[in-house]
Amino acid sequence: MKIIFATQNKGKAIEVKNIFKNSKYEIITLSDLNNEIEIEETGTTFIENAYIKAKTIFDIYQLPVIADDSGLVVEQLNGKPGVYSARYAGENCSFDDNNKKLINELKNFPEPHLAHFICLSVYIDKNNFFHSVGELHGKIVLTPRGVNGFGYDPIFQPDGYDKTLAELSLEEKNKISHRAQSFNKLKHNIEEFIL
Ligand code: ITT
Repeated sequence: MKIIFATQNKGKAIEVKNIFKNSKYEIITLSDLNNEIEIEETGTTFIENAYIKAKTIFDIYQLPVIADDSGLVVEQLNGKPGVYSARYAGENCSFDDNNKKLINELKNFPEPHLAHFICLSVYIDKNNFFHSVGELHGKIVLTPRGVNGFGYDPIFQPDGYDKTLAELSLEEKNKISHRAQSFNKLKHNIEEFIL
């Protein structure tokens, strides 16, 4: 069974394809479909935005769709960047721009800079809607380390680790990440309820 993953984020696509790799589902991304649509994330919550992405793509293809909206919640910044994590340093900014902005904002606060990632994933088809949440807790480090992953991975060190997420392999990140937790639960629901 084919499921479209409504994302333009290549890092997310690699992680989620890996999570579904031994299942009976084939995950197809927008890039596999040569679809460069930029979906406007007009919601103010993770679930609204995840639903907007999934529904927009479902309306185009009429096939089962998964999507996620995710972000980084930093305690000393009262929860910022939160739902605005992708565009924290402005529209069309790079991951590096976001990391620099965050480091700059945190450098005057005392350590530890506690933070957590949230991933809200959704599945929709013509009869069903499921959603699931995953969280990963840790701290922000002010000197980036590692080249793997994407986004804030070089400056996020999970609790219990002395490496950043960008120093972990794909398999290691997928054992603990907010996205892996969220999509593993979603996959379980899909397997249980969808033929
Ligand atoms: P799509 O909407 O096309 O899926 P996006 O990157 O815009 O891609 P989001 O709106 O969900 O996705 O924004 C999530 C942002 O949060 C992402 O761009 C990163 O900056 C950050 N983020 C989320 N999960 C992350 C992870 O596992 N590692 C590092 N940064 C992450």
